[in-house]
Amino acid sequence: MGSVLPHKPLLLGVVNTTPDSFSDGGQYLSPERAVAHGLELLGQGADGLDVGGESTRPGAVPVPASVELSRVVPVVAALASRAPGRLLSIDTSKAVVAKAALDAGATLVNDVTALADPGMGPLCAERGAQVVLMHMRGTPATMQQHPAYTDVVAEVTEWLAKRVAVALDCGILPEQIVLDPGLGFGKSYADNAKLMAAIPKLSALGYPVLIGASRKAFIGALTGVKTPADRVYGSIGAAVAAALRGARYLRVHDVAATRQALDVMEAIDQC
Ligand code: HH2
Repeated sequence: MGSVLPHKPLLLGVVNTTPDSFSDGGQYLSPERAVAHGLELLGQGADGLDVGGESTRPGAVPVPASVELSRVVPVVAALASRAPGRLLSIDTSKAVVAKAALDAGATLVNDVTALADPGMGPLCAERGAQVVLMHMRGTPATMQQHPAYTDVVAEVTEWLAKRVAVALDCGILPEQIVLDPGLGFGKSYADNAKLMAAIPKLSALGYPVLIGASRKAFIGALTGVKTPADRVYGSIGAAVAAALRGARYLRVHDVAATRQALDVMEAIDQC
């Protein structure tokens, strides 16, 4: 039948150095544990890591830059020196944190606010860093209060196109840009499924698409699994569905399981 897989997606393993992340908060709060976890994920087949020091779960309260810096910078620096050449992403919406992480060896800025901090665009442009522009409706504190769209796919696509224009205006090059519909960030459960089905439409904007479906509440809603860490099988289903629709990056917590699923899918696709 030939290949149906548009691209071989890159797996980004999540390293949360937070006390309050929705599925693994508090597990990797000490830098040593976070670094060990990151190295373990790379050993399990992650292509890169996404290090975050501020939870963006629904209802999360922002943390000061000083706290975020003290959580992420030692972890990024240690991972950059112990896993040189690997894709290392910093999950932050603060330019000051992104700058310190880039100095410490990160190469990609994962900004869930898509350059809301006025310093972020110029920083990414100047440093030539890859940047993820993610769609969010509202803020983590408010985003799940009755999110409503007339046409979620059209509205998210249009919003991302506007943020691309802002990024290009800052001097960010097209090849630095990655787009993300922001599953769970101001979306109903049905909206998340529609956005995943619409990955080809998002990709038609001309930029690689990142999908972060791992362990999220909509997977719980579709499967009836209440505990986020138990949503591994549903998360694998989402990762495979996203890959088949052309996602270029998959941000996942359960690297070993997802790697196994993708390896089998990719092998079949080669026949
Ligand atoms: N989801 C989370 C965090 N960062 N970044 C992008 N680009 N896309 C996502 O879907 C995304 C993201 C939420 O997951 P997690 O980091 O595990 O939880 P928390 O925000 O509670 O730390």
